[in-house]
Amino acid sequence: MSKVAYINDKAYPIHEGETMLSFLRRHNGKKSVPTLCDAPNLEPFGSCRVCSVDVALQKEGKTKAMASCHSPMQEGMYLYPDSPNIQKLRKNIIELVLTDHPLDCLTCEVNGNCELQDVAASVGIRDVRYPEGETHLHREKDLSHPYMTSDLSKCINCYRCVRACDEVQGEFVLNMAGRGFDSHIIKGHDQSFKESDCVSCGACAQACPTSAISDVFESKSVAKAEKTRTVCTYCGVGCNLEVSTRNGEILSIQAPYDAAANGGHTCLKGRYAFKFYNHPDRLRTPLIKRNGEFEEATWDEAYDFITDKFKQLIADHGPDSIAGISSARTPNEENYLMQKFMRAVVGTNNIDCCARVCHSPTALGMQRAFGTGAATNSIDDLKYTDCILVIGANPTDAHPVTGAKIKQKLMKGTMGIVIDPRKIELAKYAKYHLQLRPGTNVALLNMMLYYIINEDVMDKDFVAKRTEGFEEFKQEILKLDMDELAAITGVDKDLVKEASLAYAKANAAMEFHGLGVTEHSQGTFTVQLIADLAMITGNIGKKGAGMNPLRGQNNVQGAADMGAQPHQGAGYLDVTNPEINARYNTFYNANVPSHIGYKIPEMFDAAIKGDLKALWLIGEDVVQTDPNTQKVMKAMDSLELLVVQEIFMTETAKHATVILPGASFLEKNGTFTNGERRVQRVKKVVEPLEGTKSDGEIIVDLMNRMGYPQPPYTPEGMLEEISQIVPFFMGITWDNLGDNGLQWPVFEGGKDTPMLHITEFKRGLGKFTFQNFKESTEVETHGKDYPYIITTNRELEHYNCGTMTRRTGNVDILTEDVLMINPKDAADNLIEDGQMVCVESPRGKVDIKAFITDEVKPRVMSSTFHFPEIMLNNITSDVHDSEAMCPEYKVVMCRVRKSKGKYKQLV
Ligand SMILES: Nc1nc2c(c(=O)[nH]1)N[C@H]1C(S)=C(S)[C@@H](COP(=O)(O)OP(=O)(O)OC[C@H]3O[C@@H](n4cnc5c(=O)[nH]c(N)nc54)[C@H](O)[C@@H]3O)O[C@H]1N2
Ligand SMILES: Nc1nc2c(c(=O)[nH]1)N[C@H]1C(S)=C(S)[C@@H](COP(=O)(O)OP(=O)(O)OC[C@H]3O[C@@H](n4cnc5c(=O)[nH]c(N)nc54)[C@H](O)[C@@H]3O)O[C@H]1N2
Ligand SMILES: [Mo]
Repeated sequence: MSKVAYINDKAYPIHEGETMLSFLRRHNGKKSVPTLCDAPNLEPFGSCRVCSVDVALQKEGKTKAMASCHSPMQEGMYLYPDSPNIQKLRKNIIELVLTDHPLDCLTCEVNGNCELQDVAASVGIRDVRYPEGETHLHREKDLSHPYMTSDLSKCINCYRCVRACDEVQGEFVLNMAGRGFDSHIIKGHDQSFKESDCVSCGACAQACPTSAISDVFESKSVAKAEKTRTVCTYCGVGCNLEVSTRNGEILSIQAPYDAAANGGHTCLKGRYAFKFYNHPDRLRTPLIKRNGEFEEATWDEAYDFITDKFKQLIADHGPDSIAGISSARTPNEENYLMQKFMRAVVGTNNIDCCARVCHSPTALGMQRAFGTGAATNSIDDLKYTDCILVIGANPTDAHPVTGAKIKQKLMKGTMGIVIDPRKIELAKYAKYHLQLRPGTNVALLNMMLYYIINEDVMDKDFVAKRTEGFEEFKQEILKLDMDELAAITGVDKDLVKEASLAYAKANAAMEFHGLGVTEHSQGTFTVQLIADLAMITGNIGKKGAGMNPLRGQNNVQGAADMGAQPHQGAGYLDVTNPEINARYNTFYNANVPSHIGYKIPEMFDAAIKGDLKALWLIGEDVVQTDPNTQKVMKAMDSLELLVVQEIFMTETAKHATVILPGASFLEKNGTFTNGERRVQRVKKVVEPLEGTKSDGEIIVDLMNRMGYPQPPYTPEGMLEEISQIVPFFMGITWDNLGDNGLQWPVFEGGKDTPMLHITEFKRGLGKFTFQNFKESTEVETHGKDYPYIITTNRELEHYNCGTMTRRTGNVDILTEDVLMINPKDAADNLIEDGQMVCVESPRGKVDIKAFITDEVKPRVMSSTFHFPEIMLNNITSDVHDSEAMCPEYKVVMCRVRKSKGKYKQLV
């Protein structure tokens, strides 16, 4: 018999460890108990007492009013949630709150969407006594911030904003100052939002039950708005968004509390940076370049222009003279169609996507070690881990919702190890920060593996039962000289040893990595060594552990899953295998060749050489974001036809022959797959802007005009087709994805997979591989003349090429790329903070503002690549990962000097 307790003398089962509030709401409905200081994603607080209920320990026993939100249930209790005593108490509390609240509901921005108003109504308050004596109504509004505003005359001191800032984001910007009647919310050292350290995540605005802190956009009351649930377009966390619209206009975005990926939280990009969608700069008509100038064209003209040229090139030079780059910003269905166009319609495997310049080494390295190139566990596993290793990733800027979760864990004492050349935010909370020289991951990981073997702290059982290749691996590792490797990495060997033992001894250690691992000449090898580290300590196939690449773009996982890569088709099947090739050909009713196509860097080389004649590029700004800008521009200008399908006129689009105006994520249906393999529904929030079409519709149009019969685009229809060819999508339908999606592989009937490799690896046994450190040719060739290393990082406010975030209020918060430089290097070169400097590499130079900081060590500098005015990739190199061809963005040899340079203002 399950345990029971009583509500108004009727018995109901209780759950282990639940509060009275959750018990009451579970049985009597969500609205059955009013609350003010409580919120679904915050710890119970018990301050407002509006949630009080009468409680007796036995039938007809003496009752006592208790705050239900933080009181635990006990077996056999008797709860009376609406007794006359409680009704009076609640009414008194709310009346007191209201006497110090402006009575301006009718003109208040959140009228109709105010929790305080709802609670007052629910306890039967219609009119309130006018405030008497001293009030807080004189408090000034804070209008400093592009997205959030505060009007503390409306504050009811419920602490929800303070707690959201602490418990959800972990920023500790908001505080309660003063005592008693004088107590009031402050930001930072009593600053405005803009001046404070606020990261603009908006968790406080979402938490506020009045409009004491609110979104600026909310001013048009979202009460009668339509709500659509969709998925964010920015990073691979895959936050769910609830978008409010009225008359086809987006009013505001909130984070659904029940979202598996982000439970009530987003960063400022997801919540606020959406105004690009109807920005005047959006492309609204096809353009064809004639005599060096873009001219407006109809869709028919643009389609004819493209298909005539494609047909002519196929006839004259064969299908391999054409290539496609698909966009990881667009849904699975559109990526699937784009690779199908290249393979089935053109007849080439020349198809790639931004995974090439991002996590291609992750996919390859993990495939080699485990058989599957994707995250092994779910982000939710953070709840169960007791050691977090973050290597070459900076999630508080690049994956902020996951970053905040990791930060919360570290602040609460979970063991943290950060391996990064910069003092990233998480390094402040981690027990160990191994601040290595950029480009030396292999040396550092080999040190960790050495100490784990040498100190005999490995998981022998796991290694024996689940892996192969260990003995050879061990022999190689034990030959290494720790002093030599310590000198290479620049990290003290005892510190590495301590950190290694901490990782190995943890019950469950969870690994996260990013581009500091992949964007190197030894990127794939580094990934394989991380897999070695996870296997040697038995951290695979269990909760709170695993190897978890923080995938970059919102749908980069999906773009590769769907086959937007030249060596594997939809579902990662090997295109060179004759049986698989035949299967694709039968399925597509086509004649796809069985040789591997061009990877992105090979496309550029082939274009310059004259072998590649046409490129169709969807949503990727290669001129700004691929390395060695001058070379990329040369490649673009060598093509006979460059089709750019975009939402804005990017640096790349300027080189196009034809521009096709696509629709943004807010204007279309489909699915995105996040970094934990979660396939989630993207839903059309507004109609495509006049003159634009969704990317899927454009591809289907072009397929049909090339003579290939493809039915009109619907997400349901596309998913049905995909589920027939991609094995791990077999059980996915548009309907069974529901609100929180499913994690692939999804089996028939819809069962999904939150964790991979539980009892065996995809490839059977996990494979150990030894790799020795090799200095990058960039360092060897240019190190003498260019003594500094510049690496790249990302900033929270801006996203990659910045076309979208630079067209939102985010530019008011962060205006430019800067160069992080250590005080010593600055002094050596007579550089002062804020001065313009010239950074020169063997490829070119950039003028950029110096920001002097000890976030970087001497001889190491770092910057971002979000602003075309700077164009950082003018200096990055052609060196690539030896295996997956991911560019080595993170190790660029350079010189630095003061410059008179100003920004090149772009026209
Ligand atoms: N705000 C924001 N978020 C984004 C993006 C954005 O542009 N802006 N882009 C999205 C995309 S596409 C991606 S791929 C992800 C990327 O997210 P991350 O992988 O976090 O990317 P980065 O910040 O470029 O690099 C991560 C870290 O690698 C470190 N690093 C550099 N060299 C080395 C090295 O040799 N070894 C080690 N161990 N570390 C090194 C850098 O100092 C940096 O802190 O972010 C996504 N999210
Ligand atoms: N120096 C340096 N350079 C780097 C990196 C680095 O660490 N350092 N990181 C690299 C990495 S990891 C990546 S992923 C790349 C990212 O580089 P890009 O892929 O070029 O960057 P995004 O800004 O994501 O740009 C995608 C483009 O898609 C467009 N877009 C957005 N949504 C849609 C849509 O629905 N339809 C269409 N048609 N277009 C759309 C946007 O306007 C934008 O121009 O940058 C790389 N470049
Ligand atoms: Mo990326």
